[in-house]
Amino acid sequence: MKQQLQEIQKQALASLSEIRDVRELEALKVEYLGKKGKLTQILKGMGALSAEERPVIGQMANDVRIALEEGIADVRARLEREILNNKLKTEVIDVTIPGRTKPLGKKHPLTSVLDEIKDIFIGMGYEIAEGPEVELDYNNFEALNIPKNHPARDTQDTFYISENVVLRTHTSPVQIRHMQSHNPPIRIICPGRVYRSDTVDATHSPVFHQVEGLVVDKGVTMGDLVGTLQAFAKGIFGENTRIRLRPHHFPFTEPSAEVDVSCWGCGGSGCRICKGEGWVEILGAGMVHPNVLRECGIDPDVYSGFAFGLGIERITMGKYGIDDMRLLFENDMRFLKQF
Ligand code: 2NM
Repeated sequence: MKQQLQEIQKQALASLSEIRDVRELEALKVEYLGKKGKLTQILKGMGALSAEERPVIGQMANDVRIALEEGIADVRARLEREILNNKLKTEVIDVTIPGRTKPLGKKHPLTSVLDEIKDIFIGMGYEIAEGPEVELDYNNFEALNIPKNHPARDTQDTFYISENVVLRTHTSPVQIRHMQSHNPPIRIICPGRVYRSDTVDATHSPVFHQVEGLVVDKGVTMGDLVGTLQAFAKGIFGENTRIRLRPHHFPFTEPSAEVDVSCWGCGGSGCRICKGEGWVEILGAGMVHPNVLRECGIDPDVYSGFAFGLGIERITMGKYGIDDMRLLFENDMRFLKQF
C-alpha cells in the first residue's frame, strides 16, 4: 500500500508538470482526488489493514493528498498567470492611435438665417408664434381684409384644398390666431413654410419660408416700425446698413410700404447685386389695418399695431450670393458643405 501511495504521488506530480490548461487540470484532480479517484480508492482499502498499520498508512495517504493539492494549486496559479500574460500581450490598446473623426453636420443656410432673424427679434423682446400650414380661408384671407374677389386669392396663386381650406400663402394667419387668443401688448414673429402655386425657377418655389412680425399696443406708430426694421437690417446685413420705405398697398395694412436695404454688395453706389440701384427690396410692412384689428377683437380706437413680412429664401440668397433658389431645396452636399 505504501508503495502504491508513493507510485500515485509520483505519477500525479509527473502528469501535473505536463498540464496545458485548466480543463486538463480539472480532469487530473478528478482522476486522483475525485470520489472514484485513485487516492480515494486506496483509502477505501484501509479497512483491511491492521491496527498498527492503519495510522501509518493514514498519515501517509494524508501527506500524499496534501502534496497533490499543493501541486494542483501551484499549476492553477501558473495557468492563471499565463492567461493573464497572454491577455496583456494580445489586448494591448495603443492610446496614441488618432481617433476616427465623424463628419460634422451643420446648419442649412436657411436655418442659419432664420436663427439669426429669431435672435435679433428675441433680443428686442419678441416671442415666436407658430401655426398650421393647412388653414381656413377665413384666417388666410377673410380676417386679413382680403375679400372674396381680391386678386391675391386667385386660384393661380393659392393651393385650395376645399372651398374653405387652403395651404397658407403667408404666415399672417398665425398672427390672426394670436390676436384672437391674446390681449395686447403683442410682440411676435411667425416663421414658417408657406405655399404659392408658382412654377419652379431661379427665383420661385411653390414652397418657401417667411417670417412675419406683429406688434400691437397702445400708441404704436410708424416711427416704431421704422426703428424696428432699421435695427433688424443692421443686425442682418451689418451696422452700416440703411433702410428706405416706398409707399405700397397691402389689403391688411394702412399705410403700407415696401422696404429696401442699402445694398450689402456696394453700400449704395450700385453694383450687380442691386442692379445698379444701390438698394435691394427685402420686406413688406405697414400699420395693421383697423378692419384686421377689429376682426380679431382688438379695438382700433384704443390700440394700433405694425406688421411686416419677409421671405427667408430671398434674404439667404442675398447674404450668401446664391443665384438660384433651387440650390436651397436640392440638398446637394457639394452645395451645403460650403456654408
Ligand atoms: C407683409 C407686409 C405687411 C402682415 C400683416 C399682418 C397682420 F396679421 F397683422 F395683419 N401680418 N403680416 C404683413 C404686413 C405682412 O408681408 C409682406
